[in-house]
Amino acid sequence: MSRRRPTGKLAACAAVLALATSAVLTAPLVSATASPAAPGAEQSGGHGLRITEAQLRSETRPDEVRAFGPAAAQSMARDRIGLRAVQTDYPQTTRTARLKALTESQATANAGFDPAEFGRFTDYFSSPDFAAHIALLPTGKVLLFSFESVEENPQKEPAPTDVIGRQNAGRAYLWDPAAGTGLDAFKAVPPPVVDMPDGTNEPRPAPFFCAGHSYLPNGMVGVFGGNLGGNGGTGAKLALIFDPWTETWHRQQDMSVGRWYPTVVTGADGRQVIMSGQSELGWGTPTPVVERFPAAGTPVSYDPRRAPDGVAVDRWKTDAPYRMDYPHLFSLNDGKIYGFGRDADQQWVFDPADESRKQLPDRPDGGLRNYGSAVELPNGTAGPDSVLVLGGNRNDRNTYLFSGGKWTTSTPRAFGRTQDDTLILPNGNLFTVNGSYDIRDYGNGPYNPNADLKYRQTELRDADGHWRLGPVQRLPRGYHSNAVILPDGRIMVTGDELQQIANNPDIKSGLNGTIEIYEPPYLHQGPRPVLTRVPAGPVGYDAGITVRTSTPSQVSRAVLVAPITSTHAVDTSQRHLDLRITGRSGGNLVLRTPPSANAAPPGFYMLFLLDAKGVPSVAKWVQLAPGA
Ligand SMILES: [Cu+2]
Repeated sequence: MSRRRPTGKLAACAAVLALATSAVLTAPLVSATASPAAPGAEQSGGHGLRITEAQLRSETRPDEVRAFGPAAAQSMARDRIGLRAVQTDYPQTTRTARLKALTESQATANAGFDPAEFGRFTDYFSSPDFAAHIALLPTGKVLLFSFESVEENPQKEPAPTDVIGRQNAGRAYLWDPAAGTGLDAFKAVPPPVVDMPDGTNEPRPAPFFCAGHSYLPNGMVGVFGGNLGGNGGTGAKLALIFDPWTETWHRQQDMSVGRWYPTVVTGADGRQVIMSGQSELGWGTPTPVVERFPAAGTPVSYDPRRAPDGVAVDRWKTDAPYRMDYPHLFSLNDGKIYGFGRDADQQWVFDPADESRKQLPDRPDGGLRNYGSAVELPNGTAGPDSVLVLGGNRNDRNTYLFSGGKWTTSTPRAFGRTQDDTLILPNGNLFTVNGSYDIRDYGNGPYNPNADLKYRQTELRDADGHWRLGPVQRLPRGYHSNAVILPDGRIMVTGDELQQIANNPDIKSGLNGTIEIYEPPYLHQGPRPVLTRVPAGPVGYDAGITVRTSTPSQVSRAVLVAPITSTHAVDTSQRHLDLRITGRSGGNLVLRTPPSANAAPPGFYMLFLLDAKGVPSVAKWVQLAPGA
């Protein structure tokens, strides 16, 4: 059920409605959606609007406290204060001045960081897409997709979430890093034109934003769900596959239920498992139905030359009754799917072999996470058997480790943040980028682009598990932000349409996104090993493969890193494995591939060679496939 906010001003954003609803449902769980007046809450940004406790008290309405509970009522009060501060036009001069201020403060903040120790931000350039969704492709290009914006004022909801008909449309682009940072490095790859079952008979590029996605074993990207329109976000039944080799989309048979904010994970059997998402009935009706692509009995696609077309999903026997959407799903090295719900008590393990579900212990924070990231931790050559859950609560800086069937509280980051992205670097260290105070809130009220600039700070976790703050990105990027590791070891940071609109140097240019590039410390630590050749075709499991290097004395480690496809701080694909070096002769290295598909599900991986300090080569792609 959709429930509108009393102000009536915050139209459209499913996410804001989501928060309001969850606050009502879980008011006693003071956590991510909790009252900003809670002790220790971060009230002020240090930039722009500050909301004082006194202001909050006088704005909180007793009737709302009675109807919705104190947490939700205070959240509504906070919204009203924030909206009052930003109800103005948003001229180009403001965008230009804002970007200039962020550019200058970034330069000042980063002057003290030694690149060899902390890395550095380099390029910043315009992109034709918001990149609410992202996927690194095995061609080296990056797929960006989102929606056609319905707003140029960042103080209003930009997504066509509540639009029914033609304007509720998707869009997609490719960026080719090898072609540079200019306009000609991008190519439009619009999704198929579809006639959505919304009664309008207005065909338009598929509204596949806020869907879920993961890779097929042949390097293609499967995208499931999207927005039918209305009701604060209503699930579409769309199933689409992007073929990176021909750069074309392929429509599959619809799912049995609509899904808005689902999660998709690729299992050891090469099939995609689809869970959660708000159904075709609208916001507040998350589906418990678990679906699988392709359906059992339909062959899995290992061949990059053959894209599935019109293939059906089928339904698992068990359900996945997540109350909150976008759960974090991972296929660990026992071949099971671990599903970490945003609610502390919705942690489950699913067995694809018998389509069953078992309860796992509650996450120790006991609360509700407002997105935030999660990664499968590297585990040598064996493939991941543990997961680190981070962020998702601005008042909680802890990280939570799930390992051996148990939770422990792990090393904290510098401060709590939501909407963050955490990446596994080729050397096995972690890197957090992006983040905010709340959904479309950077510390100064919803839909106020004035940001607490601390959320721009990156954070790095060393091999010993300790975190330290790193350089700052140019834009604050929270909701709908993304980041991927490129095969050359650099990191691409993008997303968050609100900030991209708020800082656009020319809003009429048609380029309403931006991309930033970060170079991790390892790119500033001397010469890199060089990987010159890998096997051309697919390689099997637990097999010896020969690769070539022109710097054999510089190679001490070989690792596979799975490409990233992510959205809403959910990335089910990321994975890091060591490959044993079993032989050396001149420039030839013999590597042992992962022991099984449980350790590394079939698909395309980046192979990096590392030196003793952890400096990686430029990667080359290797396809793992059973029986190859
Ligand atoms: Cu979304």
